[in-house]
Amino acid sequence: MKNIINLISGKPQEIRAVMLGLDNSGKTKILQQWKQSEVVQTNPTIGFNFETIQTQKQNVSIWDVGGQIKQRKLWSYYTVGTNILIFVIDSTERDYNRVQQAKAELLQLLQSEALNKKPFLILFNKSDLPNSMSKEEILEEYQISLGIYSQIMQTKHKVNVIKYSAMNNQNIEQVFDWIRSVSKFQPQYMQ
Ligand SMILES: Nc1nc2c(ncn2[C@@H]2O[C@H](COP(=O)(O)OP(=O)(O)OP(=O)(O)O)[C@@H](O)[C@H]2O)c(=O)[nH]1
Ligand SMILES: [Mg+2]
Repeated sequence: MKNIINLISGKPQEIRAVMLGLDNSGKTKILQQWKQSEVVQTNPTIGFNFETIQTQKQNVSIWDVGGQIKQRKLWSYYTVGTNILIFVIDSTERDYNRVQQAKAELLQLLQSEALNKKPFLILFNKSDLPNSMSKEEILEEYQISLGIYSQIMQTKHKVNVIKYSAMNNQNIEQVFDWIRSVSKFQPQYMQ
């Protein structure tokens, strides 16, 4: 209701996003860049980082949760009540086991009750690096056009895939345009 009033009155909408993904995928770096905070060397996150990004029309609160194996067990606590899920993948990661882990975690999130019908943004980070996968490679490697996509269709998530770089903010406009587009006329996503 508050967000409908905000839409009418022109006040910024309040949006909650959770950013998940395997360790070392670049979540904390992305958050630092979005917040335009002093860029410091990141350390593996134990627990979470939290920032609010203020745009003209939206205040986006973002939880960046640690992605190490032990930390992943806690992800479900953060997904309750979120409006948007941002899943970060290291596009330079070609190790079979790591790719399988990322796919399995993503699928589990797509199937989770708390995230039912919530918009998903999949960011393929580190695209500034020469060994990063092309979009075609990514779609094939992660079977987004096949396995995951069929899951997506069944669970009716709104999903977008964007190649990204926390180093140079490549495609940052696309990211915030997408956040705006999924939340603008869908106050049912908001509480
Ligand atoms: N070249 C390049 N390096 C990046 C990019 N994003 C992150 N990194 C580097 O990747 C490493 C891991 O980044 P983090 O942001 O700490 O990764 P994380 O996903 O938060 O990891 P956890 O907290 O353990 O879950 C750091 O050395 C970053 O500087 C990127 O887009 N390009
Ligand atoms: Mg981190």
